[in-house]
Amino acid sequence: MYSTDQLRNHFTAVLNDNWQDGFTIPCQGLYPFQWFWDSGFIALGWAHLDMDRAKQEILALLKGQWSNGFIPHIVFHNPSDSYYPGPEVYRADLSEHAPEIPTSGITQPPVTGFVLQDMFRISGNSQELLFFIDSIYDQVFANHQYFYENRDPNMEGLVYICHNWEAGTDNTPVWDLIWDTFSVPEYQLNRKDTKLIDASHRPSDAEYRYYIHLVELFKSWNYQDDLIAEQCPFLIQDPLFNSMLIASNRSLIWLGELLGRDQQVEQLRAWTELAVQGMNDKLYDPDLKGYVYYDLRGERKLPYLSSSSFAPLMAQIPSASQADEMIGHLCGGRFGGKDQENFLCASFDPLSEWFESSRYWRGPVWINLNWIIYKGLRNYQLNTEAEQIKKDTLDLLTKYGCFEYFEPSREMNEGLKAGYGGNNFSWSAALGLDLLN
Ligand code: 9WN
Repeated sequence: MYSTDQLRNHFTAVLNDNWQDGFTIPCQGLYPFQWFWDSGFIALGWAHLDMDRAKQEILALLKGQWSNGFIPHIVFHNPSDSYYPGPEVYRADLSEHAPEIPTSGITQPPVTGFVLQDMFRISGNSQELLFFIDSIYDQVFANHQYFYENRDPNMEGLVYICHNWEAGTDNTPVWDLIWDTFSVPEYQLNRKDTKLIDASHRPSDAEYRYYIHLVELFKSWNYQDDLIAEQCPFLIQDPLFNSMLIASNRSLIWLGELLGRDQQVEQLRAWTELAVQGMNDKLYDPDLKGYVYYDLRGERKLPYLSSSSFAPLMAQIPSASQADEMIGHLCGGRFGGKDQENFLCASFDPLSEWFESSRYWRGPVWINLNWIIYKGLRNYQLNTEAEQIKKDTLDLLTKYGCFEYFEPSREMNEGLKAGYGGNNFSWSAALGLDLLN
Protein backbone atom coordinates (compact mmCIF):
# COMPACT_ATOMS: atom_id res chain seq x y z
CA MET A 1 0.00 0.00 0.00
CA TYR A 2 1.28 3.46 -0.91
CA SER A 3 0.27 6.89 0.43
CA THR A 4 -0.62 9.50 -2.20
CA ASP A 5 2.86 11.01 -2.01
CA GLN A 6 4.52 7.63 -2.30
CA LEU A 7 2.28 6.80 -5.23
CA ARG A 8 3.21 10.03 -6.99
CA ASN A 9 6.90 9.28 -6.38
CA HIS A 10 6.46 5.76 -7.69
CA PHE A 11 4.77 7.00 -10.88
CA THR A 12 7.53 9.56 -11.36
CA ALA A 13 10.24 6.94 -10.90
CA VAL A 14 8.62 4.67 -13.50
CA LEU A 15 8.54 7.47 -16.08
CA ASN A 16 12.12 8.50 -15.30
CA ASP A 17 13.34 4.91 -15.63
CA ASN A 18 11.62 4.48 -18.98
CA TRP A 19 12.83 7.81 -20.40
CA GLN A 20 15.37 7.25 -23.22
CA ASP A 21 16.84 10.65 -23.93
CA GLY A 22 14.08 12.02 -26.16
CA PHE A 23 11.18 9.58 -25.85
CA THR A 24 9.75 7.03 -23.41
CA ILE A 25 9.48 3.27 -23.88
CA PRO A 26 6.26 1.66 -22.63
CA CYS A 27 8.12 -0.97 -20.61
CA GLN A 28 11.69 -2.27 -20.24
CA GLY A 29 12.37 -5.43 -22.27
CA LEU A 30 8.82 -6.09 -23.43
CA TYR A 31 8.36 -2.85 -25.46
CA PRO A 32 11.76 -1.23 -26.18
CA PHE A 33 10.65 1.41 -28.75
CA GLN A 34 8.19 4.32 -28.97
CA TRP A 35 4.50 3.51 -29.55
CA PHE A 36 1.94 5.97 -30.96
CA TRP A 37 -0.88 6.00 -28.42
CA ASP A 38 1.44 5.24 -25.53
CA SER A 39 3.41 8.37 -26.41
CA GLY A 40 0.27 10.51 -26.04
CA PHE A 41 -0.70 9.14 -22.61
CA ILE A 42 2.93 9.31 -21.50
CA ALA A 43 3.22 12.95 -22.63
CA LEU A 44 0.33 13.74 -20.29
CA GLY A 45 2.26 12.24 -17.39
CA TRP A 46 5.34 14.26 -18.34
CA ALA A 47 3.21 17.40 -18.63
CA HIS A 48 2.71 17.21 -14.86
CA LEU A 49 6.41 16.71 -14.18
CA ASP A 50 8.48 18.27 -16.93
CA MET A 51 6.79 20.00 -19.88
CA ASP A 52 9.95 19.94 -21.93
CA ARG A 53 9.96 16.15 -21.89
CA ALA A 54 6.27 16.12 -22.84
CA LYS A 55 7.12 18.19 -25.90
CA GLN A 56 10.09 16.01 -26.78
CA GLU A 57 7.87 12.93 -26.54
CA ILE A 58 5.49 14.35 -29.17
CA LEU A 59 8.32 15.57 -31.43
CA ALA A 60 9.98 12.14 -31.31
CA LEU A 61 6.74 10.50 -32.42
CA LEU A 62 6.36 12.95 -35.31
CA LYS A 63 9.85 12.04 -36.54
CA GLY A 64 8.24 8.78 -37.65
CA GLN A 65 5.39 10.43 -39.59
CA TRP A 66 5.14 9.39 -43.25
CA SER A 67 4.91 11.91 -46.11
CA ASN A 68 1.18 11.12 -46.59
CA GLY A 69 0.35 12.10 -42.99
CA PHE A 70 0.23 8.52 -41.67
CA ILE A 71 1.71 8.04 -38.18
CA PRO A 72 3.02 4.50 -37.55
CA HIS A 73 2.28 2.63 -34.35
CA ILE A 74 5.97 2.05 -33.59
CA VAL A 75 8.95 4.32 -34.21
CA PHE A 76 12.13 2.24 -33.97
CA HIS A 77 14.42 4.99 -32.65
CA ASN A 78 17.03 2.50 -31.50
CA PRO A 79 17.96 -1.10 -32.29
CA SER A 80 16.79 -3.80 -29.86
CA ASP A 81 16.34 -7.53 -30.19
CA SER A 82 13.93 -7.95 -27.29
CA TYR A 83 10.77 -7.32 -29.39
CA TYR A 84 9.13 -9.18 -32.26
CA PRO A 85 8.17 -8.13 -34.91
CA GLY A 86 10.90 -5.54 -35.50
CA PRO A 87 11.62 -3.22 -38.47
CA GLU A 88 12.96 -6.06 -40.62
CA VAL A 89 9.52 -7.69 -40.51
CA TYR A 90 7.58 -4.50 -41.26
CA ARG A 91 9.85 -3.25 -44.08
CA ALA A 92 8.14 0.16 -44.07
CA ASP A 93 10.69 1.24 -46.68
CA LEU A 94 8.55 -0.60 -49.25
CA SER A 95 6.14 2.32 -49.06
CA GLU A 96 6.91 5.40 -51.13
CA HIS A 97 5.77 7.49 -48.13
CA ALA A 98 8.05 6.07 -45.41
CA PRO A 99 10.56 8.34 -43.64
CA GLU A 100 14.30 7.69 -43.11
CA ILE A 101 13.83 6.41 -39.59
CA PRO A 102 12.59 2.80 -39.37
CA THR A 103 8.92 2.48 -38.39
CA SER A 104 6.15 -0.08 -38.43
CA GLY A 105 3.62 0.09 -41.27
CA ILE A 106 0.38 0.10 -39.28
CA THR A 107 -1.07 2.79 -37.02
CA GLN A 108 -2.81 3.16 -33.62
CA PRO A 109 -5.61 5.26 -32.08
CA PRO A 110 -4.84 8.94 -32.84
CA VAL A 111 -4.73 10.51 -29.39
CA THR A 112 -2.27 13.34 -30.11
CA GLY A 113 -4.89 16.06 -30.73
CA PHE A 114 -6.60 15.78 -27.35
CA VAL A 115 -3.26 15.25 -25.61
CA LEU A 116 -2.09 18.63 -26.94
CA GLN A 117 -5.20 20.35 -25.58
CA ASP A 118 -4.66 18.71 -22.19
CA MET A 119 -0.98 19.71 -22.18
CA PHE A 120 -2.06 23.29 -22.84
CA ARG A 121 -4.50 23.15 -19.90
CA ILE A 122 -1.89 21.59 -17.60
CA SER A 123 0.58 24.32 -18.60
CA GLY A 124 -1.91 26.94 -17.33
CA ASN A 125 -2.58 28.07 -20.93
CA SER A 126 1.03 29.07 -21.48
CA GLN A 127 1.78 31.10 -24.62
CA GLU A 128 4.99 29.18 -25.07
CA LEU A 129 3.09 25.92 -25.25
CA LEU A 130 0.66 27.45 -27.72
CA PHE A 131 3.63 28.33 -29.97
CA PHE A 132 4.77 24.74 -29.70
CA ILE A 133 1.30 23.48 -30.66
CA ASP A 134 1.23 25.92 -33.58
CA SER A 135 4.56 24.56 -34.81
CA ILE A 136 3.25 20.98 -35.09
CA TYR A 137 -0.44 21.65 -35.79
CA ASP A 138 -0.11 20.98 -39.53
CA GLN A 139 1.46 17.59 -38.89
CA VAL A 140 -1.32 16.46 -36.58
CA PHE A 141 -3.94 17.84 -38.97
CA ALA A 142 -2.27 15.93 -41.84
CA ASN A 143 -2.67 12.74 -39.83
CA HIS A 144 -6.44 13.31 -39.54
CA GLN A 145 -6.61 14.16 -43.22
CA TYR A 146 -4.81 10.91 -44.03
CA PHE A 147 -7.48 8.96 -42.13
CA TYR A 148 -10.52 10.65 -43.61
CA GLU A 149 -9.15 10.65 -47.16
CA ASN A 150 -7.78 7.09 -47.24
CA ARG A 151 -9.73 5.02 -44.76
CA ASP A 152 -13.37 5.93 -45.23
CA PRO A 153 -14.29 4.22 -48.52
CA ASN A 154 -18.05 4.75 -48.09
CA MET A 155 -17.66 8.40 -47.04
CA GLU A 156 -19.64 7.82 -43.86
CA GLY A 157 -17.32 9.63 -41.44
CA LEU A 158 -16.03 6.35 -39.97
CA VAL A 159 -12.45 5.30 -40.64
CA TYR A 160 -11.36 1.69 -40.69
CA ILE A 161 -8.51 -0.17 -39.07
CA CYS A 162 -6.88 -2.91 -41.14
CA HIS A 163 -4.91 -4.73 -38.44
CA ASN A 164 -5.82 -5.84 -34.94
CA TRP A 165 -2.74 -4.04 -33.56
CA GLU A 166 -4.17 -0.80 -34.95
CA ALA A 167 -7.04 -1.12 -32.48
CA GLY A 168 -4.63 -1.03 -29.54
CA THR A 169 -6.88 -3.73 -28.04
CA ASP A 170 -4.87 -6.42 -29.77
CA ASN A 171 -6.70 -9.68 -29.10
CA THR A 172 -10.23 -8.72 -28.12
CA PRO A 173 -12.37 -11.86 -28.65
CA VAL A 174 -14.29 -10.07 -31.39
CA TRP A 175 -11.31 -10.56 -33.73
CA ASP A 176 -11.79 -14.34 -33.49
CA LEU A 177 -14.83 -13.89 -35.72
CA ILE A 178 -12.62 -12.26 -38.35
CA TRP A 179 -9.87 -14.90 -38.11
CA ASP A 180 -12.59 -17.48 -38.79
CA THR A 181 -13.11 -15.98 -42.26
CA PHE A 182 -9.65 -16.83 -43.70
CA SER A 183 -6.69 -19.09 -43.09
CA VAL A 184 -2.97 -18.31 -42.91
CA PRO A 185 0.34 -20.15 -43.53
CA GLU A 186 2.26 -21.77 -40.67
CA TYR A 187 4.66 -18.83 -40.23
CA GLN A 188 7.73 -19.47 -38.08
CA LEU A 189 7.36 -16.98 -35.25
CA ASN A 190 10.19 -15.48 -33.32
CA ARG A 191 8.20 -14.29 -30.33
CA LYS A 192 10.03 -12.63 -27.45
CA ASP A 193 6.99 -11.62 -25.38
CA THR A 194 6.20 -15.13 -24.19
CA LYS A 195 9.78 -15.51 -22.94
CA LEU A 196 9.30 -12.40 -20.80
CA ILE A 197 5.66 -12.77 -19.69
CA ASP A 198 3.49 -15.73 -18.67
CA ALA A 199 2.28 -17.01 -22.07
CA SER A 200 -1.22 -17.63 -20.69
CA HIS A 201 -1.57 -13.85 -20.26
CA ARG A 202 -0.64 -13.10 -23.89
CA PRO A 203 -2.22 -13.85 -27.32
CA SER A 204 -1.68 -17.38 -28.68
CA ASP A 205 0.74 -18.36 -31.49
CA ALA A 206 -2.25 -19.13 -33.70
CA GLU A 207 -3.40 -15.51 -33.28
CA TYR A 208 0.11 -14.18 -33.92
CA ARG A 209 0.19 -15.98 -37.28
CA TYR A 210 -2.83 -13.90 -38.33
CA TYR A 211 -1.11 -10.74 -37.11
CA ILE A 212 2.02 -11.51 -39.15
CA HIS A 213 0.02 -12.60 -42.19
CA LEU A 214 -1.70 -9.20 -42.40
CA VAL A 215 1.71 -7.49 -42.32
CA GLU A 216 2.92 -9.80 -45.11
CA LEU A 217 -0.10 -8.82 -47.21
CA PHE A 218 0.57 -5.11 -46.67
CA LYS A 219 4.19 -5.60 -47.75
CA SER A 220 3.10 -7.42 -50.89
CA TRP A 221 1.00 -4.32 -51.67
CA ASN A 222 3.81 -1.89 -50.75
CA TYR A 223 1.48 -0.50 -48.08
CA GLN A 224 -0.75 1.11 -50.71
CA ASP A 225 -3.98 2.23 -49.11
CA ASP A 226 -6.17 1.60 -52.13
CA LEU A 227 -5.06 -2.05 -52.29
CA ILE A 228 -5.56 -2.49 -48.55
CA ALA A 229 -9.10 -1.06 -48.83
CA GLU A 230 -9.90 -3.35 -51.77
CA GLN A 231 -8.38 -6.58 -50.52
CA CYS A 232 -7.54 -6.69 -46.82
CA PRO A 233 -9.56 -9.41 -45.05
CA PHE A 234 -9.50 -7.39 -41.80
CA LEU A 235 -11.35 -4.09 -42.29
CA ILE A 236 -13.10 -2.88 -39.16
CA GLN A 237 -14.82 0.31 -38.03
CA ASP A 238 -13.80 0.41 -34.38
CA PRO A 239 -15.72 2.54 -31.84
CA LEU A 240 -12.60 3.20 -29.73
CA PHE A 241 -10.40 4.20 -32.66
CA ASN A 242 -13.05 6.50 -34.15
CA SER A 243 -13.78 8.01 -30.73
CA MET A 244 -10.11 8.89 -30.24
CA LEU A 245 -10.06 10.47 -33.69
CA ILE A 246 -13.24 12.47 -32.99
CA ALA A 247 -12.01 13.57 -29.54
CA SER A 248 -8.79 14.71 -31.23
CA ASN A 249 -10.80 16.49 -33.98
CA ARG A 250 -12.65 18.41 -31.28
CA SER A 251 -9.40 19.42 -29.60
CA LEU A 252 -7.85 20.49 -32.89
CA ILE A 253 -10.96 22.62 -33.52
CA TRP A 254 -10.61 24.24 -30.09
CA LEU A 255 -6.89 24.86 -30.52
CA GLY A 256 -7.29 25.87 -34.18
CA GLU A 257 -9.72 28.61 -33.17
CA LEU A 258 -7.13 30.00 -30.77
CA LEU A 259 -4.54 29.85 -33.53
CA GLY A 260 -6.73 31.40 -36.24
CA ARG A 261 -6.64 28.38 -38.51
CA ASP A 262 -10.05 28.96 -40.06
CA GLN A 263 -9.84 26.60 -43.04
CA GLN A 264 -8.54 23.66 -41.06
CA VAL A 265 -11.17 24.27 -38.37
CA GLU A 266 -13.91 24.29 -40.98
CA GLN A 267 -12.67 20.99 -42.41
CA LEU A 268 -12.39 19.43 -38.95
CA ARG A 269 -15.97 20.50 -38.16
CA ALA A 270 -17.26 18.85 -41.32
CA TRP A 271 -15.42 15.59 -40.55
CA THR A 272 -16.67 15.63 -36.97
CA GLU A 273 -20.30 16.21 -37.86
CA LEU A 274 -20.35 13.30 -40.28
CA ALA A 275 -18.38 11.11 -37.89
CA VAL A 276 -20.72 11.64 -34.93
CA GLN A 277 -23.67 10.82 -37.14
CA GLY A 278 -21.92 7.70 -38.44
CA MET A 279 -21.08 6.54 -34.93
CA ASN A 280 -24.68 6.91 -33.76
CA ASP A 281 -26.36 5.53 -36.89
CA LYS A 282 -24.05 2.62 -37.49
CA LEU A 283 -22.07 1.68 -34.39
CA TYR A 284 -24.55 2.29 -31.56
CA ASP A 285 -26.46 -0.87 -30.70
CA PRO A 286 -29.74 0.07 -28.96
CA ASP A 287 -30.36 -3.51 -27.79
CA LEU A 288 -26.94 -3.89 -26.22
CA LYS A 289 -26.90 -0.26 -25.10
CA GLY A 290 -23.36 0.41 -26.20
CA TYR A 291 -21.15 1.00 -29.25
CA VAL A 292 -19.89 -2.03 -31.17
CA TYR A 293 -17.56 -2.88 -34.07
CA TYR A 294 -18.60 -3.09 -37.71
CA ASP A 295 -16.93 -5.55 -40.09
CA LEU A 296 -16.71 -3.70 -43.42
CA ARG A 297 -15.45 -6.71 -45.34
CA GLY A 298 -18.22 -9.02 -44.10
CA GLU A 299 -20.78 -6.16 -43.97
CA ARG A 300 -22.01 -7.07 -40.50
CA LYS A 301 -22.24 -5.59 -37.06
CA LEU A 302 -20.22 -7.44 -34.41
CA PRO A 303 -22.61 -7.10 -31.48
CA TYR A 304 -20.44 -7.57 -28.39
CA LEU A 305 -19.66 -5.21 -25.52
CA SER A 306 -16.11 -4.36 -24.49
CA SER A 307 -14.48 -1.44 -22.69
CA SER A 308 -14.23 0.17 -26.17
CA SER A 309 -18.06 0.38 -26.17
CA PHE A 310 -17.85 3.22 -23.62
CA ALA A 311 -15.06 5.23 -25.30
CA PRO A 312 -17.52 7.40 -27.31
CA LEU A 313 -18.41 9.17 -24.03
CA MET A 314 -15.01 10.81 -24.14
CA ALA A 315 -15.67 12.24 -27.61
CA GLN A 316 -19.16 13.48 -26.62
CA ILE A 317 -20.81 11.25 -29.21
CA PRO A 318 -23.83 9.77 -27.36
CA SER A 319 -26.88 11.85 -26.50
CA ALA A 320 -27.54 12.29 -22.77
CA SER A 321 -30.16 9.55 -22.88
CA GLN A 322 -27.82 7.12 -24.68
CA ALA A 323 -25.18 7.89 -22.06
CA ASP A 324 -27.71 7.07 -19.31
CA GLU A 325 -28.47 3.74 -20.98
CA MET A 326 -24.78 2.90 -21.36
CA ILE A 327 -23.83 3.48 -17.75
CA GLY A 328 -26.31 0.83 -16.64
CA HIS A 329 -23.50 -1.63 -17.51
CA LEU A 330 -21.01 -0.09 -15.08
CA CYS A 331 -22.00 0.25 -11.41
CA GLY A 332 -24.24 -2.69 -10.53
CA GLY A 333 -24.30 -3.81 -14.18
CA ARG A 334 -22.61 -6.55 -16.20
CA PHE A 335 -19.15 -4.91 -16.03
CA GLY A 336 -19.20 -3.87 -12.34
CA GLY A 337 -21.23 -6.86 -11.21
CA LYS A 338 -24.48 -6.86 -9.21
CA ASP A 339 -22.68 -6.21 -5.94
CA GLN A 340 -19.83 -4.37 -7.62
CA GLU A 341 -17.73 -7.52 -7.36
CA ASN A 342 -15.48 -6.39 -10.21
CA PHE A 343 -13.12 -3.50 -10.48
CA LEU A 344 -14.13 -1.24 -13.38
CA CYS A 345 -13.65 -1.70 -16.24
CA ALA A 346 -13.04 -5.16 -17.68
CA SER A 347 -11.78 -4.99 -21.27
CA PHE A 348 -14.43 -7.48 -22.39
CA ASP A 349 -17.96 -8.29 -21.23
CA PRO A 350 -17.48 -10.35 -18.02
CA LEU A 351 -20.71 -12.26 -18.71
CA SER A 352 -19.54 -13.45 -22.13
CA GLU A 353 -18.38 -17.03 -22.64
CA TRP A 354 -15.23 -15.57 -24.28
CA PHE A 355 -14.23 -13.53 -21.24
CA GLU A 356 -10.80 -14.50 -19.83
CA SER A 357 -9.91 -12.50 -16.73
CA SER A 358 -6.12 -12.69 -17.05
CA ARG A 359 -5.49 -12.80 -20.80
CA TYR A 360 -4.52 -9.43 -22.25
CA TRP A 361 -7.46 -7.69 -23.96
CA ARG A 362 -9.91 -10.54 -23.41
CA GLY A 363 -10.95 -9.40 -19.93
CA PRO A 364 -8.36 -7.64 -17.75
CA VAL A 365 -8.65 -3.98 -16.70
CA TRP A 366 -6.35 -1.56 -18.58
CA ILE A 367 -5.51 1.85 -17.11
CA ASN A 368 -5.74 3.81 -20.37
CA LEU A 369 -9.27 2.60 -21.11
CA ASN A 370 -10.27 3.43 -17.54
CA TRP A 371 -8.88 6.93 -17.98
CA ILE A 372 -10.75 7.36 -21.29
CA ILE A 373 -14.02 6.19 -19.70
CA TYR A 374 -13.45 8.38 -16.64
CA LYS A 375 -13.00 11.44 -18.85
CA GLY A 376 -16.13 10.46 -20.76
CA LEU A 377 -18.26 10.07 -17.64
CA ARG A 378 -17.09 13.47 -16.46
CA ASN A 379 -18.22 14.99 -19.77
CA TYR A 380 -21.76 13.91 -18.96
CA GLN A 381 -21.55 14.80 -15.23
CA LEU A 382 -22.08 11.12 -14.43
CA ASN A 383 -20.19 11.67 -11.22
CA THR A 384 -21.01 8.49 -9.28
CA GLU A 385 -19.71 6.28 -12.06
CA ALA A 386 -16.77 8.60 -12.72
CA GLU A 387 -15.69 8.50 -9.09
CA GLN A 388 -16.07 4.70 -8.97
CA ILE A 389 -13.83 4.13 -11.99
CA LYS A 390 -11.27 6.63 -10.72
CA LYS A 391 -11.21 4.96 -7.32
CA ASP A 392 -10.91 1.47 -8.83
CA THR A 393 -8.03 2.64 -11.05
CA LEU A 394 -6.07 4.21 -8.23
CA ASP A 395 -6.83 1.25 -5.92
CA LEU A 396 -5.38 -1.20 -8.44
CA LEU A 397 -2.29 0.94 -8.99
CA THR A 398 -1.87 1.39 -5.24
CA LYS A 399 -2.30 -2.25 -4.40
CA TYR A 400 -0.17 -3.78 -7.13
CA GLY A 401 1.91 -1.04 -8.76
CA CYS A 402 2.15 0.02 -12.38
CA PHE A 403 1.32 -3.22 -14.15
CA GLU A 404 0.19 -3.35 -17.74
CA TYR A 405 -3.24 -4.91 -16.97
CA PHE A 406 -5.15 -6.20 -13.95
CA GLU A 407 -7.53 -8.88 -12.77
CA PRO A 408 -11.08 -7.42 -12.66
CA SER A 409 -12.53 -9.73 -9.98
CA ARG A 410 -12.22 -8.29 -6.44
CA GLU A 411 -12.38 -11.77 -5.01
CA MET A 412 -9.44 -12.97 -7.09
CA ASN A 413 -7.63 -9.81 -6.09
CA GLU A 414 -7.57 -11.16 -2.56
CA GLY A 415 -4.85 -13.46 -3.85
CA LEU A 416 -1.59 -11.70 -4.60
CA LYS A 417 -1.18 -12.20 -8.33
CA ALA A 418 -3.50 -9.60 -9.76
CA GLY A 419 -1.25 -7.36 -11.85
CA TYR A 420 -0.39 -8.92 -15.22
CA GLY A 421 1.92 -8.32 -18.19
CA GLY A 422 4.80 -5.87 -17.96
CA ASN A 423 5.56 -4.14 -14.67
CA ASN A 424 6.62 -0.48 -14.39
CA PHE A 425 4.47 0.21 -17.41
CA SER A 426 4.64 3.83 -18.53
CA TRP A 427 1.04 4.75 -19.33
CA SER A 428 -0.18 3.19 -16.07
CA ALA A 429 2.20 5.57 -14.27
CA ALA A 430 1.47 8.59 -16.48
CA LEU A 431 -2.31 8.32 -16.28
CA GLY A 432 -2.17 7.50 -12.57
CA LEU A 433 -0.30 10.76 -12.17
CA ASP A 434 -2.92 12.60 -14.22
CA LEU A 435 -5.71 11.16 -12.05
CA LEU A 436 -3.93 12.31 -8.88
CA ASN A 437 -3.67 15.90 -10.17
C1 9WN B 1 1.59 -4.32 -30.32
C2 9WN B 1 2.79 -0.86 -26.22
C3 9WN B 1 1.67 -1.63 -26.88
C4 9WN B 1 0.30 -0.96 -26.67
C5 9WN B 1 -0.85 -1.85 -27.12
C6 9WN B 1 -0.70 -3.19 -26.40
C7 9WN B 1 0.65 -3.81 -26.74
C8 9WN B 1 1.87 -4.48 -28.82
C9 9WN B 1 2.29 -5.91 -28.54
O1 9WN B 1 1.68 -2.95 -26.33
O2 9WN B 1 0.68 -4.08 -28.14
O3 9WN B 1 1.36 -2.98 -30.62
O4 9WN B 1 3.36 -6.29 -29.00
O5 9WN B 1 1.56 -6.65 -27.87
O6 9WN B 1 -1.75 -4.04 -26.71
O7 9WN B 1 -2.09 -1.26 -26.84
O8 9WN B 1 0.26 0.24 -27.36
O9 9WN B 1 2.49 -0.64 -24.87
